[in-house]
This record gives sequence, C-alpha cells and structure tokens, in this order.
Amino acid sequence: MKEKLEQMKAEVLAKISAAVSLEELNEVRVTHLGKKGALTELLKGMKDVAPEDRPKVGQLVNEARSEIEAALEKAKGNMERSLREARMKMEVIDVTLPAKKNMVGHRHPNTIALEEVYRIFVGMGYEVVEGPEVEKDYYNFEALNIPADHPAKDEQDTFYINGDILLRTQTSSIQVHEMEKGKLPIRMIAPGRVFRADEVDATHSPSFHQIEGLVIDKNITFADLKGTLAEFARELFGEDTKVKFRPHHFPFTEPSAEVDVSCFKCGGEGCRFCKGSGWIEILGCGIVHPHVLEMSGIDPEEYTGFAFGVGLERIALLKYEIDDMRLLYENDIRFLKQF
Ligand code: 2NM
Repeated sequence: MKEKLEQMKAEVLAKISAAVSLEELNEVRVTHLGKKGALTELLKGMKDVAPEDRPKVGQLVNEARSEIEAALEKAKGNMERSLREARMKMEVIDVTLPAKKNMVGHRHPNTIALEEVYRIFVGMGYEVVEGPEVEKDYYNFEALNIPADHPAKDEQDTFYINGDILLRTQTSSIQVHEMEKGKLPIRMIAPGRVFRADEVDATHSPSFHQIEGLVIDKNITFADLKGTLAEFARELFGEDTKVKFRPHHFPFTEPSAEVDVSCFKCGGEGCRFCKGSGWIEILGCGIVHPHVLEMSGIDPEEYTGFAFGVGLERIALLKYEIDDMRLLYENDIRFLKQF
C-alpha cells in the first residue's frame, strides 16, 4: 500500500509539473483528490491493511494529499503569474508613437459669410427672422407687388408644389409675414434658402441663400438706405470701399437701385477680378413700394421703409475669391478647410 501511495504521488506530481494550463491542473485535482479520485479509491483499500498499521497508513495518505494540494496551489500560482506577464507584454503602449489625428469639421464659407453679415446688422440693431421655405404664391409674389404675368412667376423659373403652393424664390416672404404682424417699427434681416429653376453653372444653382433686409419706420428715406449699405460694404470689404447706386427696377421697391462696391482687389483701378471696371455688383435695394406696405396693413402716409436683398453665395465667392459656386455645394473638406 505504501509503495502504491508513493508511486501514485510521484505520478501526480509529475503530471502537475507537466501541466501547461489551469484546465489541466484542475483536471489533475479532480481525478486524484476528488470524491471519485485516485486517493479516495486508495483509502478504500484500508480494509486490507492490518488494524495496527491503519493510523500510520492514514497519516501517510493525508501527508500525500497535503503535498499534492500544495504542489497544485504552487503550480496554479506560477501559471497565473506567467499568464499575467504574457498579457502585460502584449499590452505594451509605445508612448512615442504619433497620436491618431481626429477628423475635425470646418465652418462652411457660406456660414462664415452669414455670421459676418449677422455681426454687421445685429450691431446696427437689426433682428434676424426666419420663415418657411414652402410658401403661398401670395407671400412670395402677390404681396410683393409682383403681377400674375411677371416672368419670375413662370414655371420655368419657379418650383411649384401644387396650385398656389411653391418653394420661395426670395426671403422677402418672411418680411411680408413680419409686416402683417403690425408691430412697428421693423428693423430686420431675413436669411434663408431660396429656390429657382436654374441650370447649374459657375454662378447659378437651383437652391442658394439670400439675406434680405427691411427697415420700416417714420421718416425713413433713401439717405438712410445709402448710409446703411455704405456702412455694410465698408464692414464687409474694408473701410476704403466705396458704393455706387445704379437706378434699377424691382416691382416691390420704388425707386429701386443696384449697388456696386469698388473692387477690393484693385481699389477701383480695374483688374481681372472686377473685369476691368473697378466695380463689383453686390446687391439690389430700394424704397418699399407704398402698395406693398398697404397690402400688409401698413399706412404708407405714416410709414416708409427701405429694403435690400443680397445673395449669400455671391458674398462668399467674392470675399474668399472662389471662382465657381459649385465648390460651395460639394462639401469637400479639403476645400472648405481653407477659409
Ligand atoms: C431685393 C431688392 C430690393 C426687398 C423688398 C422687400 C419687402 F418685403 F420689403 F418688400 N424685401 N426685400 C428687396 C428690395 C429685395 O432683392 C434683390
């Protein structure tokens, strides 16, 4: 029995030192120390041992069990440590490696130009008002004194949704809503997306952005309009910028004008940028037509006003010297990042 025990112990210890995984160690524990394990089986052989030898044999079995348990614990500890070390080696962080660059977005040139326009007019006390892109014919055309047979109303130029519902072609519709509210005076800018059935090219798009301004108060004159737009041009293009008002026609203003600014590239000498003329057209404006005021419930005998409209893309193209409007819609971050 004693030899059997010694032999078994040697076998088990050999298995323990040969084990390469925690699973194998557990396997050894179960097959040798468990309820149905080899050691337990061996104890069953006690009945064949002479009674006087039983305490001695019992002690030997217990000693063997303790020895095996200690060997198992030690092997398990060693194994866990080397696993931990292996994992640590794999997780090494090389702090000298260059950091991964995060992709960062960039404000669109339209947005930068828009915020610049906001800054200028909010600084003069204007309110920013927005409105719906889908409008009734009345707010887009009729209330602005645009007659039913006006070419702008042609289906070739305007996107109709159905009947008298359309995509606004200008943001003056916002100003009609504002005038109808009857809260005077008004000093507002109306920014927003507008739609026109245009072919895409370097200067046209079926959807672009406008900023229209409107001031209505007692005693507003053309001089107020001139002073305001001259200040706008100076803030936008530099303090040496001059403005020139050329007579024009719009149905919603009378008198009406188009405004040119002196070329900020050549200072008015004439260059490629201003096509040799020294002037660059930037906006349309005028004194609000009395009929427009009347239709929105404002008494033209008591109040007068001026209005203007400017294309946001046009400002962005000029300010950032971009020669093709399509670049503003492609949203290529490599292009946008430059501004
Ligand atoms: C322009 C040119 C001239 C304009 C007129 C109005 C309103 F609603 F008051 F009648 N808003 N905007 C206006 C006037 C717009 O765009 C070139």
